[in-house]
Amino acid sequence: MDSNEHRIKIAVQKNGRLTEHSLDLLERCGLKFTQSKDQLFCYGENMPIDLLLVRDDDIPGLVHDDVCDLGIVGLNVVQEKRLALEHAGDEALYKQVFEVDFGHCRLSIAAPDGAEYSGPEDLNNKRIATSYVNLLRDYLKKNSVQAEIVFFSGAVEIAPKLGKADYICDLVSTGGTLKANALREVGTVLQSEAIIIQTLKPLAASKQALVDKILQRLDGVLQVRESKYIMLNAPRDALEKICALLPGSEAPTVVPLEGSSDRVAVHAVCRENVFWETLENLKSAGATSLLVMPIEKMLA
Ligand code: PRT
Ligand code: ZN
Repeated sequence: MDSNEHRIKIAVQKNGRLTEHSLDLLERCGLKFTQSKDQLFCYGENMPIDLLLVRDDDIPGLVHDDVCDLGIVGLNVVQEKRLALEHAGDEALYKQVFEVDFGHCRLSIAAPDGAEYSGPEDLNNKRIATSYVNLLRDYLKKNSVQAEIVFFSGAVEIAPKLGKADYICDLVSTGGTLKANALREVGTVLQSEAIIIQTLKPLAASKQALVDKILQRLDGVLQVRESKYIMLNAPRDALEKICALLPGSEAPTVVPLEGSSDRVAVHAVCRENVFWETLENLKSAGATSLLVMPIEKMLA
């Protein structure tokens, strides 16, 4: 059963912004790995799930070509590949299953400081440097703009200074790089974060069961990240008000308190962060002995 074709392969960025978060996420799902000498492969020790460590740009292609069953990669890379395949008359053979809440950034249009910009129409007949040719082409088309796309494989932000482009289209997170290059963000092409993609190819039943199991664990890990377990005591007649104040909780458990007919204990899973203001509001509504605890694991 443990031969190669029964093992799941997950494509993960080898060395970059997503690597540490991706490996951490998989470890939180209970997976343990041994890395190969060439560091391109991680063998799953406790489950038949292996990792392929590659450049992020290759991840959608590896899932599309069915070399890997799952991949963790930025939405920007996934959509760029999807549009490239469509442009070539092909169709992406993967689907997005989760957003994983790291790698947040946006693909933006930036203009040199001082250059006028009041909307996409100002891009008409201009040159725009980017590594994201397909996403930019799609954006220009949607905005009925005719512009020249100049491909840069890296260091896009220097294109205007080199006289190679009038504007750029690149990833931005803090905005520091744009600022350092006398550029300003003027429009957003795509909001992005890391996502999990899954092959569209039907899998053998044993493999599918394993993919379902790992996706369920991932879902659990992502859900508990913000979730808290909250315990408090409350007057029975303030229950409705108190339950309404609990952030993102469904059906709290209400337990009678020994020796008291008018007070109860309330236990609830809150799927959003619990801030001090929430606790103060609960206290004002009559809650006492408030306790907020992190949740380590959750299986729906
Ligand atoms: O070698 P490999 O091809 O795997 O790595 P890479 O160099 O292509 O990618 P990497 O590791 O830089 O980024 C991987 C993914 O992280 C991207 O595809 C995005 O989904 C996501 N991400 C999040 C970012 C950024 N934030 C980001 N700020 N990717 C790149 N940047 C770059 C951007 O290109 C620009 O040069 O950082 C600079 C801007 O950052 P700020 O903070 O100055 O705005
Ligand atoms: Zn890359």
